Amino acid sequence: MSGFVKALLLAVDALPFFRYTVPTNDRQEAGRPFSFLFRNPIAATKEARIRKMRNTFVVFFCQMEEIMQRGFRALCLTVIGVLLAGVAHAHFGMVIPSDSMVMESDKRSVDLTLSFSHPFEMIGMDMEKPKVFGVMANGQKEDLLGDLEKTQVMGRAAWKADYKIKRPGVYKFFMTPTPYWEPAEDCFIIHHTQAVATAFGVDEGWDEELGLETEIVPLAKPYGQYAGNVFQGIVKLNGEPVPYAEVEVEYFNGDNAAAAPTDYMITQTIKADADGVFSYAAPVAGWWGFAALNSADYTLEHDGEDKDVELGAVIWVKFHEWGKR
Ligand SMILES: [Cu+2]
Repeated sequence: MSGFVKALLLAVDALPFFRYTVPTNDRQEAGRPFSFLFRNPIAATKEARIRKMRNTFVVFFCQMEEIMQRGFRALCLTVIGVLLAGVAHAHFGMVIPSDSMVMESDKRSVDLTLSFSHPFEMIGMDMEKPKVFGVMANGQKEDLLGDLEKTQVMGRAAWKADYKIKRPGVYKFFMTPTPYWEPAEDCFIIHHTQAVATAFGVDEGWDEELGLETEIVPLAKPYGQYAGNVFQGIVKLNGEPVPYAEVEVEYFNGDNAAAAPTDYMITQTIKADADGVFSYAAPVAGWWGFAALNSADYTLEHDGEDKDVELGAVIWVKFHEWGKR
């Protein structure tokens, strides 16, 4: 939870103070939009009172929304979303290439965008410069950290790089972010993230292991999939399969056109089998992220205290529409 949201919740707790100190005359004159201050009787229990205050606060923002301009509306909706839903939705390391199948006729470069975001809800987070960013192709790794430039994704700090493809191959891009401190979960998050692009007709090497601390090793090609195809991968941690690993799946809602019928359907959670193998059929075309989550067997220090580390092995796969003449 951000400091901003904490400040808002503090403000919620301060609301009764304002309510009890506003004189009666002023209350009558107040009318809308501040009528919310006087509407609720005092709730019996503290818990109920806080809940009511939260609701009141939401009403306050909705009333403000009518008054204020668009910029404030966006903020307002975000705050309401956070207050109502909690901060439970899934964040994903994201490495999104501009193209996953570079053909002879295409331009010979791939633009990569790196971020740490909530891909379905299109809520961004600031990402520090990654610790590692590279590509593996034709059995060799290349360090691309120096190519990263600052950019914005979903209005937050993110990174981008332009990679020139010089020869045919399957290019596996990978990123290890700087540990992200998540106060809401009282832990650090590290999402080792990869995306694969093939260039100029090569179709081998997509199943090679990168040798990351944790990774999803694809069992189906991580490019050239049709919407509806089943994607399979093995979840590995320190090189070993992880039985029954939990895998969160989310659609990159880039144009914000998709809507989930319920909050349960924003992130789809599946589990790997006893051999660490998971399967998922993407229902629509687009980029889909798979994040296998495990706890690290080490801690990292935050303000002098040892904190747990959530490890994510993330792979992004593009699924395509069925073609027609
Ligand atoms: Cu998050």
